Amino acid sequence: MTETDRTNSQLARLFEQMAAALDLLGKNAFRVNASARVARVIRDQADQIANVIARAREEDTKPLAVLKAIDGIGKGSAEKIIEYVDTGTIAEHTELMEQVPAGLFDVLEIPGLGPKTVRLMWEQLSITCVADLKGKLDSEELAALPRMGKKTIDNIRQAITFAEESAGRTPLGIARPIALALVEHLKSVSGVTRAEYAGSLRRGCETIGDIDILVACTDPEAVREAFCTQSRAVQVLARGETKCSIRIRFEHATMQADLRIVPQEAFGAALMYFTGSKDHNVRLREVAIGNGMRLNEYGLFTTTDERPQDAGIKPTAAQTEQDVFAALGLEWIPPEMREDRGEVKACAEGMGVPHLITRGDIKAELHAHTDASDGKQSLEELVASAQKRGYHTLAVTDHSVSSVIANGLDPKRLRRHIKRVRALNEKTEGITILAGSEVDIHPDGRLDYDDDLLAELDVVVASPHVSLRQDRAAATRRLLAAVTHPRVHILGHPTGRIINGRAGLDPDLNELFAAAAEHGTALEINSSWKRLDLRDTHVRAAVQDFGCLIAIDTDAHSDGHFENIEYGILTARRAWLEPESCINTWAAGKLHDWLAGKRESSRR
Ligand code: DGT
Ligand code: CA
Ligand code: CA
Ligand code: ZN
Repeated sequence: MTETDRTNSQLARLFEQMAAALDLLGKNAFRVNASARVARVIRDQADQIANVIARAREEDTKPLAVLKAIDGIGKGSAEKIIEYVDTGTIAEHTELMEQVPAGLFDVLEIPGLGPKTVRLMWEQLSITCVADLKGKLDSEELAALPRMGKKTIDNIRQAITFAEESAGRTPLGIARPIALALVEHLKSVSGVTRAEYAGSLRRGCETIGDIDILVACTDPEAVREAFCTQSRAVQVLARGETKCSIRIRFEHATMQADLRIVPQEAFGAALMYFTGSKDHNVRLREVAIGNGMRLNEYGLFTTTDERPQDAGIKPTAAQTEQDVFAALGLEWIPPEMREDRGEVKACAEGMGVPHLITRGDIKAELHAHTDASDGKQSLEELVASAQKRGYHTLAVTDHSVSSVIANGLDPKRLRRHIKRVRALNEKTEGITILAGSEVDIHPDGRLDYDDDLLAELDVVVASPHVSLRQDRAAATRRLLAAVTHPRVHILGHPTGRIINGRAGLDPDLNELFAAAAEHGTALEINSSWKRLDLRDTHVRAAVQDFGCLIAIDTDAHSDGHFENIEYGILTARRAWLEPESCINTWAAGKLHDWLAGKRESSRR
């Protein structure tokens, strides 16, 4: 891996930390805002700033002048950026970090806690980390702080519990690109014949505990060396003959990666074993025992003895997963299904493995934003992104008026936007561009536009964005109002949860799914890896128990976001979703009829 260490995202992170530290230290708002703004500007740059500076120097222009020309970057910030690119640190950042206890930044991350409150906690109650705060949740001194009502304290308590539950697990969207790069790196080592990632990552779980990689090779020492010295490694935890463990860094955190070197002739058995899940493996071993056989990471053996490989017995199947499943009398089960959720039984009873959805099945993007609201792309660029993926349909769904931070469209702007979309559709070949909206669902269930305006749209995605801590009854009423609304096609990110961030709404799903099925409203799998909402288990219940339709969309705000479809598909596969139940896989005619049909029926 050759990427520079000094990336825009690391640089932006330093400015974010400076902004937070200045805020916690009670410095003036102007400095706080300037640092926060620089962080945003850096994140929005298409080019790596380190490269921009290097190019400027090659061309004999002053990097300072080049940086200052970027909107939002002043002289002081430009100097700090150059300092970072040249030295890897910013002196002011280091000084600020010495003045603020590191644990306070974690306290600041708790939803609902702002810098003013955290500073008071620090100054008056000597709270310097989440553990301190947890210890004082029931204290009178905490309750005595300004604006610290019972409800706020309850929210803090919930947020701490939530953070503890997700501790140490990395979102799929961060771990997967790292693992893919690591596998590519290992494949380039001489003597490597196979390299694959296994574990929860191969199963497509929404968060990853650690990365598991299997390699078959002829030169183990070269592989161990390549693994332990690769550029992301910050610590070697173990370096054994067949197993190495390292800690790798990403952004501002680290995670563990395990390497196992396995024999080429048993690669399939090892891949099955280390893909798991543990509970799935237990079921498979029961099947083996039932057949008078033994299954382990070395293969499937026609004996029930423990560790038959130690007695020199050769396995009857081991080379590929297909061999092993077949010798067990089973069809190959896709990794995403290996969760002990009935897959082994379903397969053994001859019901057959479902025909799971694949990326090639996706033909339409029905939830995407342009720069009319908070997207990065112009309408034309968004269309090009959809065409590049070979889609037959794109729905342009910018935010509605209440989403003020997202620059939501008021009715007048929306009507103009619809006209522009229709006009572009007229002159664009090979793709149907639909005029849509992502309409906010108000806390009481009302939608953000009136029915007449909604009726002018080809696609209505209704999503909750605020008040995501409502009680269950209110959340159920709110979402039911949206799915039963005659002009709503898709319920967008239904719970509003953020992985490792917030729990989101907790509606009565049985009621919600029954209503969605009855009214023919599709439920979204939002493919953003921060959301994956609905989640796998919910989707499976919605489809299998209620016959709901599912939409898999990316909620794209940039071209790169279109690639998040991979995460939505992994989630769908974990839900055993087949293409028929997913509206994005339908042929253009069928999809357009369905969309239009909802509008017709709403006019009756
Ligand atoms: P994670 O890392 O927490 O996201 O989840 P996994 O599933 O990747 O778990 P991990 O990394 O502990 O182990 C990878 C796979 O290896 C696991 O899914 C099944 C297999 N495995 C590991 N240890 C055991 C074990 O003690 N018994 C069994 N049956 N399988 C194991
Ligand atoms: Ca793992
Ligand atoms: Ca592991
Ligand atoms: Zn959206």
